[in-house]
Amino acid sequence: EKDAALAAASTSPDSPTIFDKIINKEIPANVVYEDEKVLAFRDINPQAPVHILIIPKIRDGLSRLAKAEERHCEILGLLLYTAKVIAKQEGLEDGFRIVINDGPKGCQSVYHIHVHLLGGRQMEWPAG
Ligand code: DGP
Repeated sequence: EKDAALAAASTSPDSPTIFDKIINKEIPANVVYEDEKVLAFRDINPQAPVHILIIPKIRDGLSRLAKAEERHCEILGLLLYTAKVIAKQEGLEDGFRIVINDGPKGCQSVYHIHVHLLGGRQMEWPAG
């Protein structure tokens, strides 16, 4: 019973995620950018030659985009702006793709909002 409760808690949108461990340097990550508010690191399961995740260091209720409130507008803008800065840093002059997966139907697996930056190959459309 206790295990079931623990399992349920670990899938609750508000419980800590693996990204907290990355932010707190409890597990390693290949960090490509860091400032006061934002952290960016290479995805462990890359879907393109460049695949970087850009996250806020403080989740502040933003487990997913669907939870966004007006107070989050600044950090949401900063995540996108940081994606552009990193795209330049990674040499993606010919273009790149930004993805935010939201919820079960959006294939979100980590409930700490993150922007995927994908590049280094020709992207297809529509996305799967
Ligand atoms: P999403 O499906 O949008 O929630 O994407 C979550 C991404 O996080 C997924 O592409 C794999 C990545 N990921 C999960 N765990 C880790 C980890 O421990 N380290 C790194 N670098 N990436 C991770």
